[in-house]
Amino acid sequence: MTFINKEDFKRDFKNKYLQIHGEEYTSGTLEEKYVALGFLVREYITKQWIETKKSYDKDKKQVYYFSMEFLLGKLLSTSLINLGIRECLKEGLKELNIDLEELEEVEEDQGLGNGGLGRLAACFLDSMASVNIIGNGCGIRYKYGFFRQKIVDGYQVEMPDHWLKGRNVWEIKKSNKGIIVKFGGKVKVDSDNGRLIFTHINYEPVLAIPYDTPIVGYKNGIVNTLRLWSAEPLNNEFDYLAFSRGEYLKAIEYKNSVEAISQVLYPDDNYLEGRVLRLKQQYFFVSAGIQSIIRHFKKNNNDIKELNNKIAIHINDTHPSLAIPELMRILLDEEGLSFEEAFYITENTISYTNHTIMKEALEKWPVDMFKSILPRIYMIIEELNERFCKKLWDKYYGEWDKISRMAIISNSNIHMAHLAIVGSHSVNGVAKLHTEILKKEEMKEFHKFYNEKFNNKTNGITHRRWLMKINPSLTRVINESIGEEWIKEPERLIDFKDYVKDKDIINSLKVIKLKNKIALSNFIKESMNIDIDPRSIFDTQVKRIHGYKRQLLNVFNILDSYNRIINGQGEDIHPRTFIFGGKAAPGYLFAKKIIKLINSVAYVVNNDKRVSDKIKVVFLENYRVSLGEIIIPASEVSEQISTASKEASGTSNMKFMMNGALTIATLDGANIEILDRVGKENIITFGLSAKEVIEYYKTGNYNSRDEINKDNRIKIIIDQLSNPKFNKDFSDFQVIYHNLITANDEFFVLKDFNEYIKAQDTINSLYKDENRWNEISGVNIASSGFFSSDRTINQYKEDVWKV
Ligand code: 26W
Repeated sequence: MTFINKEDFKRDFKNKYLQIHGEEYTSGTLEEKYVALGFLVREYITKQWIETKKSYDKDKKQVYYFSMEFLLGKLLSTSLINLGIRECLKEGLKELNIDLEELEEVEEDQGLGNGGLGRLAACFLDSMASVNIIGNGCGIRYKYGFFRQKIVDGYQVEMPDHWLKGRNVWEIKKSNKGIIVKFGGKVKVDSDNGRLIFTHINYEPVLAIPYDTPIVGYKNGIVNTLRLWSAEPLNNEFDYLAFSRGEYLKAIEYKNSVEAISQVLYPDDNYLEGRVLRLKQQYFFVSAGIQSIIRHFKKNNNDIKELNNKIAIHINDTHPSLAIPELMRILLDEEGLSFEEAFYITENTISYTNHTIMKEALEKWPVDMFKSILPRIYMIIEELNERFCKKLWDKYYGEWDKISRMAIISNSNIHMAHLAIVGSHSVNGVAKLHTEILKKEEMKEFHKFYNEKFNNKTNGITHRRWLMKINPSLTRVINESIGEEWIKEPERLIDFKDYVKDKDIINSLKVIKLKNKIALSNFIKESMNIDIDPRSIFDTQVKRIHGYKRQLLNVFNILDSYNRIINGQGEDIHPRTFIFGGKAAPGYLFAKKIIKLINSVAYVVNNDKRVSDKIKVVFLENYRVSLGEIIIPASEVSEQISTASKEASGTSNMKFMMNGALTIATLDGANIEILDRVGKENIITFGLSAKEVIEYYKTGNYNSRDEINKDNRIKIIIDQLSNPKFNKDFSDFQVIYHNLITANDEFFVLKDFNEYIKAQDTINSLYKDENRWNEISGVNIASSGFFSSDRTINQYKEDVWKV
């Protein structure tokens, strides 16, 4: 069914190379070959892209996924897989003496996201295209993505991620589709026959230029669009006048302030720094996106009141929540609708996902700052707030405190989550537990008021990247046993469960894992010059470094193992390699110290002959999508050990499971649903429940000192934090010490320590029976189909977007 054969491809490739580089391909560098191949593949894609656009049924609803982050990683190999031509091209290139995998390596990661939320958006794009939804992404084309992390002397150092320095073969700049976004200025109010007319004057115009990237569906001919906006100065009289009046500096200032908007991704995860520039970024892409949707809509429709039947706009957390007042603004000021009409359409067009209950992450903007940057948008939010408060007043007459807790504007701040709930018809959490916590705790008053808006959509990951691409050998074994139907219907992976007791399958799983472990060992040897034993247990925690994710608990287990081995009590400890990766927000001191601590422990452990045949610790720098793709298929233990209630879902847990790792987990986020699917014999859980954690926060009944006094192992480890062997600079880990003791261990590391160690011991004993271990591994793989983002997207499609 494919549209290209090997011979045609070879001809196309040679021509493309010649056309771009003006030379024969034989003399070129890998980069040059990659660029030629990339442009050629994009050309193949473009044919289907145009077809997809032509085939858009005017009556069919379209989805727009608005997100501040899209963490795509590399696109070449997944696009080839989805086009169904990877094998053909691989062979063709081989005949030209080119290794496709080497070219795939050359591509820069597109790292326009921080972590889970951004990667989820990328998986969703892949799934929307693959399940035949016309679903487009809308975001910002940051010139600099998430910073590159270097580890120097054990510390994290941030470097700019200049991902566009080479050529981005995927994007197409659409210069003729620019849109003006207005900042600052004043709103002039006139009355026309009793109707108020709002005119935005003296504003600073910013030109938003779209760059489109094709998103290829899996073997279905569909190509959707990710549209990212770049901010440019508008070269109109404004600018020209500034020059001609000799106001040279003003003109340059204008240019700089505009370009700053899409300059850099904020490296914050679960922590809001209320910067003006971030607010500008949010309005910038939301306004450009909504304006372009309306422009497009009006080409095919003449009744704006049909908007919510033809368009669904989804907002990925509150970061794009200004979509609500921006859509209102257009409907009111440009389309002339009444407030009621505009609100009805807006509420029924927009849906919202919440991704975190961390208080520090809840977005709020000071009214004064907001008003001066977005004066008209502020007026609309004020009106929304007033009307909403009136409704509250009707229902909760006299309950002032409740009303002010729920208001959109209170204490001189605009609360974006409240705006998002009021202005959308659907509010969802990202795993069962998370949604329950939203309904019963965090958003309980809103849930009472708007019961029908709340729903759950458990996250997912695309199995095309996170299994087929990164683990081709495992994919082959699955295909050989259950056929290929599971690729289009991932929940059918469960059929693989019938095979997990089969000796040959168990053996294949062993062989594949070992092969992947050897590949990772080689990578570690090359990049860090550390020797690790591929026969040891590969135990991995890769994710953002954050207090609540408790990398510290993992380190405490390592130190405890170290102490046991040194005291001659380590016979039961199976050789293990502890692998870490992840970035800390540049301003998050505690998280940075955790990185330093991991590296200090690694240094001590890896250089101590007494333990060297038992444990190794590796911190891999610059964790990113493409590094995850090497680490995950090689891992056997997946560390999902967040303080219960804090991790909304987690998605790396799903990736590890799909590649056959065993999960050691707290009962948090999607871990609970993994447990539901694999059964308690096939996952190892421990620790406080979410209920217990929440109860402790309410009662204040926890005292971390009690835990230290109760348990000598903890005492010893805490002393080691200030031991010069681990800590050349005495003050280095004071922040950690302070967090555990003075700040009363807010993430219950010490409370869960004992159970965690026991859980780790269970792993040691389980691993002794290789067959049993691999059978469990097989059950995990077979049960992972539910966590395909195809399932998640189909649920959004049915329940939320109604496509
Ligand atoms: C305003 C600063 C800021 C930046 C990013 C606040 C919050 C965020 C994100 C919502 C953080 C995030 O990525 N959350 C993660 O979302 C994933 C996808 O739903 C979940 O799997 C993770 O559990 C959640 O931490």
